[in-house]
Amino acid sequence: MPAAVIIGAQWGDEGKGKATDLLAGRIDYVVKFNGGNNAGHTVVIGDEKYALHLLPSGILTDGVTPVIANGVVIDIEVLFGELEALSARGVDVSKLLISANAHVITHYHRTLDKVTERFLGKRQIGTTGRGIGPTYADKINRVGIRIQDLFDENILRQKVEAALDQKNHLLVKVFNRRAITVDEIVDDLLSYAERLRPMVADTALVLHEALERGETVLFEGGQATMLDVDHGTYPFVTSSNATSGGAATGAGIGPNRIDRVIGIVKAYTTRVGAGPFPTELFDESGEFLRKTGFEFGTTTGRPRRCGWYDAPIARYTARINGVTDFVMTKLDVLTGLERIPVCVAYDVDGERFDELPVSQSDFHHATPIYEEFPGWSEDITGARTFQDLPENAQKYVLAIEAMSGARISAIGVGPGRDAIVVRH
Ligand code: 2SA
Ligand code: GDP
Ligand code: MG
Repeated sequence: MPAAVIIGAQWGDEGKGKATDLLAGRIDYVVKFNGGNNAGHTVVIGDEKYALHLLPSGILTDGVTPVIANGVVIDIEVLFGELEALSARGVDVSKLLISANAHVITHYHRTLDKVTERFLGKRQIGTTGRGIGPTYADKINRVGIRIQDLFDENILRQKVEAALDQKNHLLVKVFNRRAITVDEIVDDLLSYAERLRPMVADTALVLHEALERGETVLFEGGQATMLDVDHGTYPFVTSSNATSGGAATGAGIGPNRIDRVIGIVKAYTTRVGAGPFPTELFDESGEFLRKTGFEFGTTTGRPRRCGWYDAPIARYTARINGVTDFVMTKLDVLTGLERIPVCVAYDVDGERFDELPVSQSDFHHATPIYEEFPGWSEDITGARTFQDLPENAQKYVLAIEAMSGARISAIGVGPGRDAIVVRH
């Protein structure tokens, strides 16, 4: 397995952090290729719980080189905060490499993210408020600040000037905020430059050389397919490519390097933020999933919206990403339910859709067509082989596998690092 990608197969928080951590023992490099500190990955090792945002989850494994690649947007204060917190808990963070081409989240990006959301009112996206969208917008508008700009004060000043030109107009005239000065931004960014310098590298070259040597690289996607800016439920998405193709552009490797695409799915579905979600539950079943699955945002603490498993979404994700294997997490959360509905298709104004409708408006009022499966009451957290699972749990997994477009290679049965059933 020279290069593999882990991606979220639903709307995020599927347990990608745990899956990365699990594979990291056999990996030389773990690479974050999209997003920023909007991500929240929880990894439980023994009694210790780690919440990672900007750093790749592989940083928790000895011997792994963690890489923040060009496709990531970096809030430098958050970066150092996270590094210090991990160091204080004894994690070796000295190997971290950061791309010189990654873009920087500044104070004005965070401000713009928050005021834009407030301005949108009822139409807001429900962003994490971390400045992600405005930073990617600047990248595409060619007025972004890159990590390498921090090492040339002249260039940095010119770029910040260009960026602030338009933004101050917007902040003052439209949003009624104070203007941000070039000096405050430049001084803040320069204050980190020397601490950053030893970590900055041509990460695309580093990864190329590693792959040429036959070393293994794991690309860790942030957010998820249904939040991808091209393939998700636009505009209720994040601003990056969270799908497997994003690993090639976001890290500067050829797509032919990737030979395994691992999609992480929950045994049910959750979503944070606004946007369509056909299987969402508003009754006590939703409350059961939220409570039992502890479905609250790792970054913002927001309660996650909860619903049943959606097979058309899994099939869509399998296609868009070229999923070779699914890892299904949180099967244990369903224990105790008498019957478990699974969405097999949608009804849109009387018409049956077996796959996702092309039109976003149709998807907004798609209602799920369910098939029900019998539940189980036995505790499954100690299961380590497929045969250890109760018959009905096995049937549930096999039925979902048949509908989801790729094999289910592993099944999460608890939050701990070892609480997993590996099938393939
Ligand atoms: P943004 O901030 O611009 O990326 O927000 C745009 C949409 O993307 C969603 N989004 C997420 N959804 C699930 N999990 C995310 N990370 C955190 C976590 C979320 C949290 O792991 O729990 O703590 O709230 C994440 N990041 C972005 C977001 O909800 C918007 O719908
Ligand atoms: P990520 O953003 O995809 O990395 O996922 P998060 O860390 O935001 O959310 C997933 C949550 O589920 C975390 O709290 C994990 O510890 C937890 N988790 C992962 N796998 C399992 C599992 O199989 N069972 C249970 N009960 N919890 C799990
Ligand atoms: Mg998360």
